[in-house]
Amino acid sequence: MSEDKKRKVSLVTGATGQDGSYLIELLLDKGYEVHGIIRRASTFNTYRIDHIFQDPHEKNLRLILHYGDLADANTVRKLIYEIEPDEIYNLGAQSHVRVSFDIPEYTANITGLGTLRLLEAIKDYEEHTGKKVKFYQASSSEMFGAAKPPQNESTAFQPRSPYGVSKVFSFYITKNYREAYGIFAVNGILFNHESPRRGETFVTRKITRGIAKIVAGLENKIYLGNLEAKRDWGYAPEYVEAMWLMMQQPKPDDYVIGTGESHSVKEFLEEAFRCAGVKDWGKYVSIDPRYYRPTEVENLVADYAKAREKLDWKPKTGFKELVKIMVDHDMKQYGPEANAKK
Ligand code: NAP
Ligand code: F7E
Repeated sequence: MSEDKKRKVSLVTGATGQDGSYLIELLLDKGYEVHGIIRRASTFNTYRIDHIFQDPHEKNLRLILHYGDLADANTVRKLIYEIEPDEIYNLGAQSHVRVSFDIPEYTANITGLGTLRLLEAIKDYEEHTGKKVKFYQASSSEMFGAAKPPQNESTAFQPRSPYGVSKVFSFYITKNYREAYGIFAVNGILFNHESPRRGETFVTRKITRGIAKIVAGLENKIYLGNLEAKRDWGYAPEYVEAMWLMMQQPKPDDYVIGTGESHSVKEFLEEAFRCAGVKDWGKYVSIDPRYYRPTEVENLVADYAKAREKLDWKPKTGFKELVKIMVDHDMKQYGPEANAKK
């Protein structure tokens, strides 16, 4: 339990993910005591938070990691009673859309039912202790699926994957627990957001990492699927700020977060190769149908007017700048300097 009673306490699921790592940095900066749930793995899976890791033997710890899993309701419940958080951010998920077609049941269990497990534990905790906990659900633009762009909070969901369907379940169960039990529960409907910490199998990072390896002479091709799909890509550190802002509002609500601009995968490819100074990109890219999805989401464009008005949030990093940040990072990872260090 917290030594300083005035310090706000947060619990973050998905602490080892892209967003988890940026959100934990933000919460630590704001003076929170942060508890992160991590999965036990046979290899180290904490590389995104190693730079902020605190040895458990230190005094006045502000980042505390706990083993847990969204499949395991007992542990989740026990942690909430033990930690007594003011705010819970549910970022944990099987978050890969293509993979959700291969493991649909697992995706529904973690990305869908995992949210219900947390909400049930919060309901129980609030009833038994009389304390209140705020809850953030990482909802996704994938819920809009086939809906015509631009998409906002009033757009009807038309999900196109087991991942999207699982997130729709989580969206509505979060709204239902807010309405039925008065839990401060919010949905952040975030459009794609990327960074140098993006998982290596999502298309943006696959491209920037692939180009860096080609430039370094380690590989000679990037194999991709549908290049025509369009996404609204923003910069992840700015999106975790929006999550926190939603949790500081007087009333819980749902908000769309994005940039309002969409670009095709092909445009991302072209811009990334340009940033790396490589011409004739076509000879380095091949299409492999294994990366096609049985049902695709063609075009996502955020109408984030509500967030701009109510949260005073707007994106700062544009498309070209985002691509450059990611290319520059990966070029350093695989460039001559990195090789010399190795
Ligand atoms: P990510 O990098 O894939 O991170 C997912 C996190 O969930 C990881 O920490 C992962 O742990 C954890 N996790 C996976 N299965 C779990 C389980 N069974 N129990 C507990 N934790 C589990 O995803 P992200 O990009 O940071 O996204 C964060 C959240 O926002 C996710 O819910 C995602 O679906 C959602 N979202 C993302 C975007 C986006 O563009 N990034 C947009 C909208 C919504 P390991 O490290 O051990 O795998
Ligand atoms: O695909 C196309 C693919 O996997 C983007 C997750 O964070 O954002 C993410 O989901 C597009 C799709 O992201 C490859 O078909 C082409 O049209 O990078 P992605 P996603 O599916 O949009 C949402 C908002 C989330 O919530 C999710 O958690 O790129 N594409 N070729 C490819 N995609 C991948 N992964 N790999 C390819 O080779």
